[in-house]
Amino acid sequence: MSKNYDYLFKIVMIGDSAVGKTSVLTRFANNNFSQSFIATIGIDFTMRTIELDGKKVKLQVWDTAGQERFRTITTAYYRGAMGIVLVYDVTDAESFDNIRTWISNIDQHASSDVEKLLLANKCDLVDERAVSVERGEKFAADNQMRFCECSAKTGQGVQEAFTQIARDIKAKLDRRNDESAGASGVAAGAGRGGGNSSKRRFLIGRLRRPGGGGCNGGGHKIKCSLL
Ligand SMILES: Nc1nc2c(ncn2[C@@H]2O[C@H](COP(=O)(O)OP(=O)(O)OP(=O)(O)O)[C@@H](O)[C@H]2O)c(=O)[nH]1
Ligand SMILES: [Mg+2]
Repeated sequence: MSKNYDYLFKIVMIGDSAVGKTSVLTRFANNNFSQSFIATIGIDFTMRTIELDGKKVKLQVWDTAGQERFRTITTAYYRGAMGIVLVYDVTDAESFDNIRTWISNIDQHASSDVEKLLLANKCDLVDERAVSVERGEKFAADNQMRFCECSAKTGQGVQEAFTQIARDIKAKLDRRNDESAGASGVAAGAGRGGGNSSKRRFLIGRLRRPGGGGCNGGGHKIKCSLL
């Protein structure tokens, strides 16, 4: 069967219930939004292919339930993840404080070199904001994560967040492939031409983190900025 992508990346979304994980993913995959809240039961996934540097990158994004009672099921999916998006709600300080707990879940269940992105959602609710951009950015920097702000409602910053984590995963893989140059020329671990193993160990080495280029633009003024 012919493949219509160059890379397949598995990404998992985590965070408290009602922070907007499903909404962000729905915006990304279908470009729509619903005001009603239907809590996710267990876990689900959505695919969308984007283009990066002329390559087709298929994103398999797993949307987990934030509710505690599903934790055993959802953490089982961390292991094969190449990227994890940690979502909080900018109007809910507790969801931000709980990011620490989500990080310790990652430490326990995910690959140690998984790419992480902290995503501050609901930035359209300007008057209800409880967590500043600066707090989010600082926390992300202190914990070696990318930082993006977005609104699933308006769509602001959503595409940029997924593009950013995909770019970071790809950079790590490309670097690894460069290091093992001379082998087959196949994008090892990227799922190129196959993408059927979710248990590969991959993503070795450290990735250079450029000051700019993130969806926060590497600066402090831009929220949910366009790339
Ligand atoms: N104003 C605003 N509301 C949002 C935004 N994103 C999500 N919501 C609302 O927040 C509520 C919860 O959204 P969900 O996407 O279902 O939350 P979740 O994180 O998937 O929750 P669980 O599945 O229980 O983990 C819904 O009523 C959404 O309409 C946003 O960017 N802005
Ligand atoms: Mg959900």
